[in-house]
Amino acid sequence: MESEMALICTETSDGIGSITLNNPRKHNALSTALIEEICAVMEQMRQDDVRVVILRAPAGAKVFSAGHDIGELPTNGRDPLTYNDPLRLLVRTIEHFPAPVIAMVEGSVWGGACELVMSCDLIVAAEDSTFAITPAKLGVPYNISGIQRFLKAGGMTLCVEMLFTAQPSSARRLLDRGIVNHAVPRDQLEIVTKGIAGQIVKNSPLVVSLLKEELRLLSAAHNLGPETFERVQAMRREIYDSEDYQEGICAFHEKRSPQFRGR
Ligand code: YXS
Repeated sequence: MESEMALICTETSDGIGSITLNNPRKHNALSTALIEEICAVMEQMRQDDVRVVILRAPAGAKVFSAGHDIGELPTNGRDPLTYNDPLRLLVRTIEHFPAPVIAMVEGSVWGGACELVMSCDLIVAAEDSTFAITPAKLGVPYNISGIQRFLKAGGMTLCVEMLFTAQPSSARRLLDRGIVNHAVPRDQLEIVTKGIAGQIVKNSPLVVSLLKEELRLLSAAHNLGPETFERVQAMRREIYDSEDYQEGICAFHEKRSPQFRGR
């Protein structure tokens, strides 16, 4: 069964649900509207007892997703990445979905879209796809749970380099670090992904669902103490109240390189 919403396309067959990001005009930027469509269709797939979800871009996409919709980042002194930010809701929806979600990646992945992909249970990527985590480039004070997810997925060494440089890393490098499950030629991407999904669908959905929740609970990093959390939040507030934060967003809209002054 196929259906077309404004910004995504969905299909469900043989227990496998497929969600295709489909807003090419903005390179699948993770706008509130796009995220709301994904969450709505995942709720329907949950009710339909879908056993695996594949999250993808259209075949041949140059950009898997350009990350947060920069036009939706607040510039009035509000925290740009709060607990109720749409991307945070989507990441939690994926983590709590009662079946595996596989990210099938081709093209370039930017910013918050890297966190989206890394919140999925498996990642099958075209070997020529790239991943760039970009808060430093845009002057955005990334939030704690997002940094924790990057750390859990990639480890400190790779995270430090990806976060400090904001430069793209290859799927091959992420495969070597165990972040990506498979890096394959683009023309094998769908068959490899569907093959894994087919293997999972054959297994007990109750046990697979239990295993997913057990793995999530057991892998959850230790929680921060209240004082540490408040100190980091105070640090983040200084940044999203800073001129650099305004400069990062302004430079993007003006299609020029940002001139960060560290204030
Ligand atoms: O100017 P028009 O109206 O034609 O629209 C352009 C872009 O403005 C728009 N667009 C976006 N709009 C909102 N949010 C975005 N993230 C975004 N990215 C692109 O799409 C239209 C076509 O883009 P254009 O002309 O640049 O296409 P291109 O083929 O030359 O370049 C494709 C990209 C993806 C390399 C380029 O669009 C780009 O660098 N986009 C920004 C990628 C990025 O830095 N994303 C991080 C977003 S902020 C985020 O995720 C977190 C808050 S954080 O930074 O903390 O991780």
